[in-house]
Amino acid sequence: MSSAPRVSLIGAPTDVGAGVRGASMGPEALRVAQLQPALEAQGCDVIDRGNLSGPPNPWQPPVNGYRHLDEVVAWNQVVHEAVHAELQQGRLPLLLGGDHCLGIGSISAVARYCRETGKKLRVLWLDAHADFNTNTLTPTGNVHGMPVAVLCGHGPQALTHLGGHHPAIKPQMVRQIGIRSVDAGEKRLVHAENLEVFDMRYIDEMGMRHTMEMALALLDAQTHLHVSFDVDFLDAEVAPGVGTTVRGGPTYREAQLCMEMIADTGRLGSLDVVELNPALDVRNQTAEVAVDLIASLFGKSTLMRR
Ligand code: 6HN
Ligand code: MN
Ligand code: MN
Ligand code: MN
Repeated sequence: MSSAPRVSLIGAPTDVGAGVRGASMGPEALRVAQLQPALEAQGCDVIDRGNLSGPPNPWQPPVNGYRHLDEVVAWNQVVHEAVHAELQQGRLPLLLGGDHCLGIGSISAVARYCRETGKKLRVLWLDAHADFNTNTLTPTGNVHGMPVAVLCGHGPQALTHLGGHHPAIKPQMVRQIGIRSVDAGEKRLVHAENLEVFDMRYIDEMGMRHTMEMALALLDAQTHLHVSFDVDFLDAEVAPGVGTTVRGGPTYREAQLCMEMIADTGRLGSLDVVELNPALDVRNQTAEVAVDLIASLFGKSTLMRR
């Protein structure tokens, strides 16, 4: 990276979009795993903004195909404003989730900033899941299974118009990596919208290096790269502390390579780290793995590099 990034940690301690409780403890687990010193060791200037606040989790069943829609909207509004404020100050927002519904507020803010500044947006979605459900397609009603669809304009108005622009992003801006669990209706929408998905089959056959070369192709000096890192992207043996584990994910080494290749582009402009669930973790190991990988995203790499 050309100059030391100025990183702002923003905690969003909520699990209102999830079907299993506990991701609300994610921000603190990442702090306990020494996220700030790990970033400072990479030369980042880091400010911890503390935690945002929002409504508690009422733990109710879905209504019209959405669980906790009002609460999800409220959390995403505060996330949107917080992320946008950091970008406006020339800082790199690092959103500490919280469940993945928060990607709606975060990425709509990044998209708004890119429109305001004439930058091109590329979103890398690292996840076991496509998160492309709608209220009619979802088998669960959990909004953390819907953020990519919402950002592309499929969802309730309160979420799809969050950043004042509809849709917030186009499917062509997104590259999904690590996908291995997609619901039947969701799969049809993924194909209909031509979402670019590098699933585990692709990674198995082509390798992580080629996958990342494809996902990072055509970036230029005007590109703002946003990474939305759902910790369940990782194989469950490396990362047991998530609510929706799916076996057969990237190994520790494959994930390191993925992060290192993103760092090499020098284009990382914003980041979400979501779905870490300390209630399901063992001795905070998943948080520690996540911190290792985040450090690699900011340039921690092999002895071969300066
Ligand atoms: N995540 N496809 C499932 C659903 O409920 O829609 C799982 C979604 C998981 C979402 O892990 O961010
Ligand atoms: Mn996700
Ligand atoms: Mn996931
Ligand atoms: Mn509209």
